[in-house]
Amino acid sequence: SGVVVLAGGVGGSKFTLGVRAALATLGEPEATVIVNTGDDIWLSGVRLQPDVDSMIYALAGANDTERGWGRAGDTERVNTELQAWGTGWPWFTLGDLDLGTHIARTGWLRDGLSPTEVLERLSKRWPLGAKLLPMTDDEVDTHVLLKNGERLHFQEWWTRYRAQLPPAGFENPGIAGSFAAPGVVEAIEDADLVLIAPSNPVVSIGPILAVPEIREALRATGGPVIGVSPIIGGNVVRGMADVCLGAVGVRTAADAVAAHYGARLDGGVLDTWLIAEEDAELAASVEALGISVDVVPLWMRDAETAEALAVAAISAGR
Ligand code: GDP
Ligand code: FO1
Ligand code: CA
Repeated sequence: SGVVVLAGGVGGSKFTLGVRAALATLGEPEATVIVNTGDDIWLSGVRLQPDVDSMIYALAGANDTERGWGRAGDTERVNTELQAWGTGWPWFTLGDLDLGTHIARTGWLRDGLSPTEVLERLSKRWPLGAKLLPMTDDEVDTHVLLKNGERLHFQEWWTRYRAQLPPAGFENPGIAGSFAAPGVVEAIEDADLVLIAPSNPVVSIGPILAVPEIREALRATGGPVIGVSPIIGGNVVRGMADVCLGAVGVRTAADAVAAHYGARLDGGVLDTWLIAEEDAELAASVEALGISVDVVPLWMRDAETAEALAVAAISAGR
């Protein structure tokens, strides 16, 4: 029973805030959120988990909403020191408060805790109102393969080059042999509803679906799988999903992303796809894939619109 959400960072956490509010209104148990760990990276001796931390900070109300990552009101004193020592990346900022999270995480990892156990500890500080699980305990950091044959960590491609270096594809080394984190398969198989957040289909949802046990669990679950389009009117709301989609041969369009995920009755993962009113004319092409469609407002402008979107997604599955 219960609701499971698959999510990345910013789009994923905005949607999860809506789901948390919707379930509270309905008087239902809190959701289990399976978070992308493809963005993770070792830097200056600490383990960063950008999507996991975006989720924790957003659910705690401690996130920097303007910048889209890190803690609200953070400072950069330690970062300045790290730069002076010549460690880390000159274009990459580790906030002082954020570094507290990374040091705590890294310490627990060095004590022998698994990423799942570390996330359980990190989830205790604030009342998050959701159960967070990493997609896997294995390290499967996302790499970008460039058209010139070079390979970069996703974080360098995005934060240093702002997605300007043409990508030929994305890879998560080791992911085909990785395992779902403890509790993930059970949560999906027992779910009465699985929601795919409007996150980046390639570098946020892509890695989650590439963990073989997760894909199998999604194919096997008795609950419906409902996806929400991150593309509205042929555009991304923010970020570089358009560049990522182009690299894997998918148009930046709500129907193309649905086709990329595929229908469950046709080897894919979707039963239902939520598209924006702006994209209503694409409904027929999605339905032709064997995926049912709901046309709803997809803009999460504030807490109310995010909750309304979550209510629409939950209702689509019930
Ligand atoms: P990241 O990990 O921080 O890049 O965030 P996610 O992968 O979770 O989400 C990024 C995606 O969220 C982008 O492709 C955006 O188009 C999408 N997104 C952001 N805000 C909204 C919104 O209000 N509505 C919808 N439908 N999608 C959104
Ligand atoms: N994004 C940036 O554009 N510049 C940064 O210096 C930066 C630092 C950073 C530190 C910790 C963290 O968790 C995220 C950080 N991000 C930064 C965001 C991150 O690179 C990406 O936006 C996400 O990984 C995409 O999901
Ligand atoms: Ca991400």
